[in-house]
Amino acid sequence: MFMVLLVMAISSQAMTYGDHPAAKKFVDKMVDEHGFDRAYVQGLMNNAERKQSILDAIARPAEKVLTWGEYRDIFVTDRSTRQGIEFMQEHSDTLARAEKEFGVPAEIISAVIGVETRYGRNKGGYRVLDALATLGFDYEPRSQFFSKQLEEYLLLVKEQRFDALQVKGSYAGAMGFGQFIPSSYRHYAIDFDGDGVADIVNNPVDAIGSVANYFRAHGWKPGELVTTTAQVSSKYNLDVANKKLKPAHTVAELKQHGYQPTALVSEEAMATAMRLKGDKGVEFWLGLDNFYVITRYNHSRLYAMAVYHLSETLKQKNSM
Ligand SMILES: [Ca+2]
Repeated sequence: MFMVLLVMAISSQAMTYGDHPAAKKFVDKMVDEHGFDRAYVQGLMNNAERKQSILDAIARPAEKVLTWGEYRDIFVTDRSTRQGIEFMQEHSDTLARAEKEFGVPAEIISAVIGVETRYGRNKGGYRVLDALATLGFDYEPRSQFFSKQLEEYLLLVKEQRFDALQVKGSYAGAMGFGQFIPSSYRHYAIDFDGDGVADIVNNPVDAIGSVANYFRAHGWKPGELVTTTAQVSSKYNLDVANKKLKPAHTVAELKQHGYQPTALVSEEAMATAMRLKGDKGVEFWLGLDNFYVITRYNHSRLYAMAVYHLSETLKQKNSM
């Protein structure tokens, strides 16, 4: 009986990283390479908890591959549209300022934040410290990536004067309205309300400016098309569809392959051809340079399609 109780008492205590060999190396690295105080970093490791739910989440077998129609039905809904219009109205001045300064349309910024976190409703409930320590030290397939993100995180909290124990995010350590991982946060987050802090976790103004800044830094071209539907000839070349996300053909070349854009677009524009399964059958699309920029946020053509379609719906409804 006593033994059982003892075992239960031990197992109910969270496992922390203070004595983990990889965490010890990490402490050395932060001290040697970045001049951090050893006691501070060791204290964080002593406090960082191993979360089995995070390991379960990342190791989960890949979800059934969604079709474009299914993906669209998840992200482009009446609710996401209604909440998006609310977001756009509430932050209309900030969105207009971001659009003017960075050239990224208000509806694109809003759609990204909508798809990422339902306009800030689902920013994630894990401590970023726990998430990145768990994956950096206990998830071998990507330990290098996540321990690097943990390093970036500690640099970030120092720069922004956050409490490393407090910041929350997704199970993979992505933070705030736009779900920036620490390296993206350090490179692309900006202080857009001028209070001296780039706070994309709690401050929607900073978050809006930061998403716009990210897009501009990745090559967003103001006023250019994102994507267009295409009509295909009976002998269209299927081999060029759904290849690399980065546009590899000119529109003129894709026309040769049997893809005729339905929107007016320059023959010299670069594009990538897509064949997607929609709710009403197969759809063909050409993704242009700005489509590729959206995939720099999340490397998925369905993600970029969802952002684009939500943005178009928001633009339409917001002007009504
Ligand atoms: Ca700020």
